[in-house]
Amino acid sequence: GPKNSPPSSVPCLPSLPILGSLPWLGGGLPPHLLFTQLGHRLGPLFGLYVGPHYTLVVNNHRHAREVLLQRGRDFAGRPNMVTTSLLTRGGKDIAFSDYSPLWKLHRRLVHNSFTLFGEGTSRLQDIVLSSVDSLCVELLSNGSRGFDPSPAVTRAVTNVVCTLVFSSTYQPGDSELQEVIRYNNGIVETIARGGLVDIYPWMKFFPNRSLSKLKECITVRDKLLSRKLEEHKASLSDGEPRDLLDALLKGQTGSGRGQKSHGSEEEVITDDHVLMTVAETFGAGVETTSTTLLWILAYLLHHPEVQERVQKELDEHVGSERAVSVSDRGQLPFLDCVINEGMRIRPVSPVLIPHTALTDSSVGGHTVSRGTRVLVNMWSIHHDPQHWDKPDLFCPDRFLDDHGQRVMPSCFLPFGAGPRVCVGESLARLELFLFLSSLLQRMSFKLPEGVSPPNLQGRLGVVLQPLPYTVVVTPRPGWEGGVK
Ligand code: HEM
Ligand code: PLO
Repeated sequence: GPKNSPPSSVPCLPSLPILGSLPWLGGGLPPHLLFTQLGHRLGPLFGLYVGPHYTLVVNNHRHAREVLLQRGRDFAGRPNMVTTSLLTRGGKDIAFSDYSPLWKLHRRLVHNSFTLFGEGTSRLQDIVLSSVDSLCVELLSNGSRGFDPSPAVTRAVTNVVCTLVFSSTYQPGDSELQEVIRYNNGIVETIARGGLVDIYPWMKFFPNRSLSKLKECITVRDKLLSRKLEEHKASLSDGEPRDLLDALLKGQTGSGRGQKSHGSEEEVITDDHVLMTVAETFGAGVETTSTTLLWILAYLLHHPEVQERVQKELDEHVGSERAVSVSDRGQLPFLDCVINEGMRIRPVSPVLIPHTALTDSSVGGHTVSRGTRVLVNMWSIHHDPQHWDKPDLFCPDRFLDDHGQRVMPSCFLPFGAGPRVCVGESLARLELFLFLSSLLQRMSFKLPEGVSPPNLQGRLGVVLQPLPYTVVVTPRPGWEGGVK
């Protein structure tokens, strides 16, 4: 509306006591599509009741930038949910913890530790490249058979995170690696799926299969990670940190562990915080990166001409005599565009993580009261026909300008923005670049004979995943064995 007009409230779906607006949400569409559809009817900003919780849905990129950036601090809270609270020992992590001074300190420590092992060093590159080598060997060992690339990709990404976090490298089939993958899958299947216990917390007092499975997986996770934590504490030295777990333990001391200068228990980064951070890095590091890679491969199967163009770029600027390295990134703009376009058209986190208003605030001139839950629908922003030409078309060129230079449209925010922006963004980008460039340098992905291209609709769990599909890989000249 016009500037200076008095703030008004936003349109809202009807609601009933206890059920809230649930009876009006109908037809089983996943939230990102449902909210996009409701947005066409109610306007880009509307409210609804998820059970008893008033929730504001943001479908438009200007409003999203207000929530995430301009008034990012007002909206930097997280709701308390039963499943994520179980997962994180009551919010001792980064992603699901509500805003607090300790959370800020913790987030900064984690960010600094990532930088230590990410962009700043060649360590991450070495870790990724050695994992890429085994992945290539494994993929090419399938010969001309069609197969599902997902298990191998997930294993390779898990291995990167294991090395990064606690210096463990696993051979294919290692039982500890299998255990990590198994409990992680169990958590993915049961966490924060809009399950009823997250709407009605009292339901946790009734027997619930999904909740017991979640608890079981958390127990397995805790046992494994506590062991790693104890081993690292016992062998921690004064020298350079060996891995992320070392860096966190050292940072914990630096942040005032054992000193308690402010006297309060709550201002200390405890072992629980370190454990929850490690667990979360694992979860976030594996699910997001492998899913993004699988989406991009699925789109390349639909668009062989895009795959060929990436390979041409690689042939021109890297060749086949050596492995790709981070320093090649500047020379491979089209590959970057393919990665961006993959994250635009299928954002792994289509409605981000729920935010809450920490104070009374406003969006688009409308008042929003403290405690309101806010869902930013990145899906609708990434598919807004007002900002994207043919938004449903996979077209990496939209990230290049007329001079062939890379551009970042302001309505492209796959990692979110502001105080709650993804802490793993640069790590993720580096991994995506090294994995995809190495894979396409060494092999081509094709559809098996007579098989139709992958379904691109996706399935929303804790992240938006492609449905399983099969590929055939053929080595490119000089890479018959997968490695040099
Ligand atoms: C948060 C996307 C990879 C760790 C987020 C959020 C998004 C996102 C959309 C939520 C932002 C919000 O709520 O406003 C992605 C994508 C990735 C990726 C697209 C890869 C393609 C990673 C990796 C890590 C990571 C590799 C860690 C190693 C986190 C953490 C948060 C987060 C800890 C919570 C931040 C907070 O609440 O303060 N990410 N992420 N992410 N991500 Fe990522
Ligand atoms: C994945 C399963 C793990 O066992 C636990 C875990 C931790 C962090 C979560 C991640 C899961 C899913 C993807 C999330 C990530 C934090 C940020 C990331 C939600 C549940 C995204 C894409 O927002």
